[in-house]
Amino acid sequence: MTTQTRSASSRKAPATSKALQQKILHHLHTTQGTYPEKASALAWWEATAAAINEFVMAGLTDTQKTHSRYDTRAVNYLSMEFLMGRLLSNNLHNLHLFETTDKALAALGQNLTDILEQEPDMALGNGGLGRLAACFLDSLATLNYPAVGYGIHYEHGLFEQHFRNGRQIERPDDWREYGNPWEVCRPESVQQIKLYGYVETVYEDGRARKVWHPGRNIKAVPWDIPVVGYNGANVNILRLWESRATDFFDWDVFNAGGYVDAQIEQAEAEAISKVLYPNDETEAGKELRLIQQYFFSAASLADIVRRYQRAHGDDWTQFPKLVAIQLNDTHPAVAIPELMRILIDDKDMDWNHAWQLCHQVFSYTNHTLLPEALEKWDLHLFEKVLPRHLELIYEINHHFLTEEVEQKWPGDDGVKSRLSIIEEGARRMVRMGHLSVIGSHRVNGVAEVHSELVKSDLFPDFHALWPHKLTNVTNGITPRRWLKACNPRLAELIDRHASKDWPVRLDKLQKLTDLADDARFQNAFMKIKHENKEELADVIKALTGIEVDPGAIFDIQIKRLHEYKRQHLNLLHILALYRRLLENPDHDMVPRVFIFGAKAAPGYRLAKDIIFAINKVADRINNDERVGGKLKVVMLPNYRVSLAEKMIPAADVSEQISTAGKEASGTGNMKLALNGALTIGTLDGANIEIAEEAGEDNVFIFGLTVDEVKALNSRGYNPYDYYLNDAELKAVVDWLDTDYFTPGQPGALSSIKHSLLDGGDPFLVLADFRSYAEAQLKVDARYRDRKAWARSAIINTATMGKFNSDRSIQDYVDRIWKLKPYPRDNA
Ligand code: 6GP
Repeated sequence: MTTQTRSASSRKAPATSKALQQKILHHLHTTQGTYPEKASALAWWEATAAAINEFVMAGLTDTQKTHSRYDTRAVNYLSMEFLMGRLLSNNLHNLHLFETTDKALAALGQNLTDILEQEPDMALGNGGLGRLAACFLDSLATLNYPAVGYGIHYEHGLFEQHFRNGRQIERPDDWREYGNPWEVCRPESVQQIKLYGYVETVYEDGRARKVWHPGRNIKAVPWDIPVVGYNGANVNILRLWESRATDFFDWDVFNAGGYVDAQIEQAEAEAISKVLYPNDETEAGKELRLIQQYFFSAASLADIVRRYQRAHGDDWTQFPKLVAIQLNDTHPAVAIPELMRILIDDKDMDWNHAWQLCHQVFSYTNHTLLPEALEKWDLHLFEKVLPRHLELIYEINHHFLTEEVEQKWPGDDGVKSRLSIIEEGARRMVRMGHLSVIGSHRVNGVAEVHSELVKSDLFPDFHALWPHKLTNVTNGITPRRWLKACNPRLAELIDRHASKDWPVRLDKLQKLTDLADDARFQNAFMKIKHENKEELADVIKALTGIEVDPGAIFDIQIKRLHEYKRQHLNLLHILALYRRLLENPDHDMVPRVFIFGAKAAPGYRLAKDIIFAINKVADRINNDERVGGKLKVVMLPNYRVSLAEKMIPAADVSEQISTAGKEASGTGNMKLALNGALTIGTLDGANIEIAEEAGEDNVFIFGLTVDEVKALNSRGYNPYDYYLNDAELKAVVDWLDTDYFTPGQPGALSSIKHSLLDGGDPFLVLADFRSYAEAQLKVDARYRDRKAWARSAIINTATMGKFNSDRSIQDYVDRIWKLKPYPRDNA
């Protein structure tokens, strides 16, 4: 068996366009029950998906057979979020069927691009963490590693964002209202999940045994989404659990007259997988959220154990050899006591044996240092929902504190209370981060600087206790979706100038650096950028009515709205430019279009105020003749994966301006640089590694470093020091207090000013303002030198090889999962 991924060129499309045309027609008739003259665009999309699914399902079957024939070790990736986006275009690319399908549909009088637009995004995630999980699934399948993604089959993914008078309003996302052609329900693998109730100790043969009498039973129904590797390599499974009432409808209660009660039970059960919590990087702390976490962790573990026992019965020796479980942040951390519960209570294993297995199987990725995201559960809530698990956590904690901590630091109560899973205080809390570290054999951060901060600031005592446990795996992105599929023109140019297997060997783009000074290549590269900008200009016009000039610099900030990501720093700088133009209409600047995409958590007031402010400033500037077309501001509504795919290829400038130490890694930074955008950014997260790869000349670094941020904070940061000493900064901050941007409503934007001054400016926006504005001048100057700009853009594309998610996955495999690749038989 080869362990290599086949090279791109050795793969041919598995069907001709004629054959595909027949398949699509066949499905239009027999699956959709319609015919070409009558079919809607949606029906064409469904029929096309059904035709492609024939190849997908064949690959899935062969892959699953291969895995079971070789009894493969697999990683089980547990994540509350998978932000998959659209699947048709991705599957077509990965199967090398894109051109063939394009032709087949054209022959049927249809346009593939329009048909692709029919597909709703699978938005089962908030942002970085969920999109990373999706890129990882793509890479795992591409590299032929056995893997299963486990998550929740949310009925409603991340809300749809609309603007009303500039304010964000949320509408439910109905991604599967009319069904979804990719998913397969697997009733044969349904699981029963217990909740609430009490624990009884029973004595049998002189031994105490714990019996959990649940107060509720919920059914977990699995839906499988095939994940197609590039080159049609393996097809892995993303298994998403849907919650249902156990007795779907309680006829006894119903017949006894309890109509409402019977339905309430059903509604409560279904509520579990009803909706994705829309909070990015904030802990929700709500009972339903804990139940969601347990629900999908328990269903996944039951599934993992079932699959294992099918091959190995009660022989547990192979379990840690065949099973790796990755916890995507702490959200699935309850899987640790759940596995203990299964082994001890259900399988009758002794504590030490169970813990030994558990510990070998789990590993945990930390995705943020923000204190508000570090999950803690109120102990009483935890006990109410999961009484048996709390007991097990106490026991895990007891073993840990008395055996490991006491040995290393005898008699040190301070360190014990810092390391305890239970936080003492007015309200006792269960610390899920601690549980995850203690229960895992490896813990990783997601970029070099972040992993260092995990060691030094977040878990220093754990690091002292287990110096080899904490490690780094720098994030990555799949070049298939984020270059080949979303930027076909650039992909084609690269095909002609670099080795054709770049979609799997992204490091081979390095060859393009030789062409960075080649005038013809520069022109070709910049022409493509311009065409992509023209396309985005059309999208902007269609979505907002705003006309933008593709000749201007397209400066893009796309990511969730958060104070730490500092969209308001960008906004203050826009106000400064506007002010300069008003003061001097001849002010010399390259025309610039600032483009934002961002959703705010519905309960995050200031984030929503910042969106409102961007929209209001945009209204005013875009309609002000005096700026002479030099400045435009656009906030695109409903930012999501499929919109990112249109924005990223068109970016000249990538805004990565978080407060140093706050952005764990970032992955949008990688996507934008790969598509030839120049980063303006702080030395934070993966920006540092991007600058290392591209060279500091090809990025615009500004602002305080992690150490400077720490030093300033410990000296005592006073935002007034900056506000009062920088006239331009003061003027733009004060502008927010007027009604200039919100006529008749003075103070409508004041909350931002307030947070920056009296609120203490927790993310040091004012401290970094001047340095940011200066870096922006350098951006302007570089852009005027078209050759220099083209050179930097090309070098950015050429040097992003490191950020291939295949490399991240290989790092996980080498450092943590220890998997072997298994290309499928019959491939
Ligand atoms: C994010 C981090 O903020 C981002 O920097 C990183 O690139 C991404 O994870 C993937 O690692 N964190 C989250 O989205 C989150 O919810 C709990 O963390």
